[in-house]
Amino acid sequence: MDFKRDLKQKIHNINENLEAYLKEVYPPILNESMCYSLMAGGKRLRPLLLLGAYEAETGSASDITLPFACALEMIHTYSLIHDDLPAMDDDDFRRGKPTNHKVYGEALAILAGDSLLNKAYEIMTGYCAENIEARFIQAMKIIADAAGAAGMVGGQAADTHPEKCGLLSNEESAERLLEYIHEHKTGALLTASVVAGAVLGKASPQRLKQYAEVGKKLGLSFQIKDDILNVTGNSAILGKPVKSDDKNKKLTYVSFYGLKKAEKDFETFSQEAMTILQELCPQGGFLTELVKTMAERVK
Ligand code: GRG
Repeated sequence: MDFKRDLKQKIHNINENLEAYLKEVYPPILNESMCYSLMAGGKRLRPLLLLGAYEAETGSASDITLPFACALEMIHTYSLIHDDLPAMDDDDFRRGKPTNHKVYGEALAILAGDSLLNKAYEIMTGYCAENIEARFIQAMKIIADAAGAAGMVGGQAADTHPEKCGLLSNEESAERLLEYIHEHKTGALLTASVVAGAVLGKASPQRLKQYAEVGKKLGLSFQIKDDILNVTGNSAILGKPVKSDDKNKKLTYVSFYGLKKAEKDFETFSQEAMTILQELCPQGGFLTELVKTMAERVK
């Protein structure tokens, strides 16, 4: 397998489908604002994880994965647009470009996020309505649960209002809160990407549990790496400012545990994800290579 070529081809395919899904969006200014962020050069990790897990189960690629993969990217992009707003992280740069609200204003940025989120469900429900199979509805439910209050939105609310979570009374509670934020804000959608891909690929219940574990470890290591890069990264490579967590006085893995432990735990969680993945796919494959590159990422 030529991983780099396969990766390029998959990203190309995802991008083509994303563009096609937005073609009909009206009014034009809303369309422009949605496309601005959606096509700004994101790494497409969530769709790629879904495609990878599907292939790990079935041994080949299939177009049935694309509606779910694209929906994931739209949900992810909406979350970034809203996360960058002045009411949340108040960031000026994302994916190497001015943030959506800096270009289109806050009202349109909110609406672009809203319509990307909604579009994700229009795509998935539209596909399920035309192709009635339990696995499609299950994949959609996994994604919906991970995006909502029980997942990403809940994690974000805990991140923006840690003092309102009733958990911060002692050190152990702060640790639990940090874990909750990581698992929900970032981990839920990454886990859903892997598990939904495996569900589409008709994985057994036992294997689904293992995929969920891979997703969980991956989510934790991904967020820890994000916290590390926020301190040690290069803003030109990252495409967004560094040290913003410090500026916003964020409870992060690095601010709580220090850089040394964060780096050690990042290695541990990445290795644990790889170990389970090796059990699932002893022959390796796209998903294994993708997870390896995620561990090595510098942006
Ligand atoms: C606004 C409901 C709501 C949720 C926001 C995802 C999120 C929740 C906030 C983003 C904060 C953040 C930077 C978290 C770190 C992990 C993360 C999601 C990084 C960005 O994802 P990548 O690296 O980005 O996959 P690209 O741009 O490559 O898609």
